[in-house]
Amino acid sequence: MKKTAFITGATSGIGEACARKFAEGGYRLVITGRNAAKLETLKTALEAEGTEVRTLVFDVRNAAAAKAAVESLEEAWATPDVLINNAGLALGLEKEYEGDMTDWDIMIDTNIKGLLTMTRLLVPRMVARNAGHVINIGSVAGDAAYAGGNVYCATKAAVKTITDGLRIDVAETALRVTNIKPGLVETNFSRVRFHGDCERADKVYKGIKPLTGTDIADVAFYAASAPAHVQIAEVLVLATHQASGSVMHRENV
Ligand code: NDP
Ligand code: 8X3
Repeated sequence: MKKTAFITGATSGIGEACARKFAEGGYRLVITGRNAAKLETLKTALEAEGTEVRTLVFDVRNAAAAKAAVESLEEAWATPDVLINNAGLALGLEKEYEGDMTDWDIMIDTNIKGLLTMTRLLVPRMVARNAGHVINIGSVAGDAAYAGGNVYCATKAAVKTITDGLRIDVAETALRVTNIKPGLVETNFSRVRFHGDCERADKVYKGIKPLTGTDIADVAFYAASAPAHVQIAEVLVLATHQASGSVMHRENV
């Protein structure tokens, strides 16, 4: 039987690229997100290339909906070989003392609590089978705060700690746990961060060649494909002209 990859936030960017990469690599997929139409379009495209796909439409902030969605899967699909906790976002780039408290709630509920919910729902099944790989999408933003990053950076620092904690808690099993920490990746991320202001979003990638979702999917696939005794614990992936969350070289800007 084919291996199953379960990917949250597969409607866009890194999650969608992971879906394509793992499909190409011979996995069957459970793809999840909030946008049913986008999930259906991706499913149709992947199925046309011979990949079996299940879609689950839910918001990772809604634990009851997440639980019902996981429970709706046929038994053969409910224990992933690879769980990619990718759904997440940044909102705003204001100073901490001027930030929007609703944006803070959304980031914390999605990036931290949503990831924990999916882990809590799916990892017990992986532990019972004594097989599986959890890949969390953290960020360079979790390594150190940058100007205006405050709460978003804190959520990604939490992803690092939560990932490390899980790795400790499954150390006696065959499970592997990976934190991938991308730098600048050109996706919908900045458009979402700036509440749809595309001009401001485009400036984030001006004068620097950013990473693509595919670059990150390649790293995830590499980690998942390593021999069973090799655990890629953490990977920081930066664009060549990016040195840290706040240091980058831009041409002609
Ligand atoms: P995108 O905005 O392109 O994709 C984000 C995905 O997450 C979308 O599928 C989105 O779905 C989904 N999502 C957001 N909120 C929820 C929610 N509440 N419930 C379910 N799905 C949700 O951004 P990226 O691909 O760049 O982001 C993916 C991950 O990578 C995030 O965790 C982000 O923090 C992280 N990351 C991104 C970097 C970058 O520079 N782009 C760098 C480092 C890390 P919907 O369409 O429904 O909103
Ligand atoms: C996304 C990368 O540097 O914009 O996590 O925060 S950054």
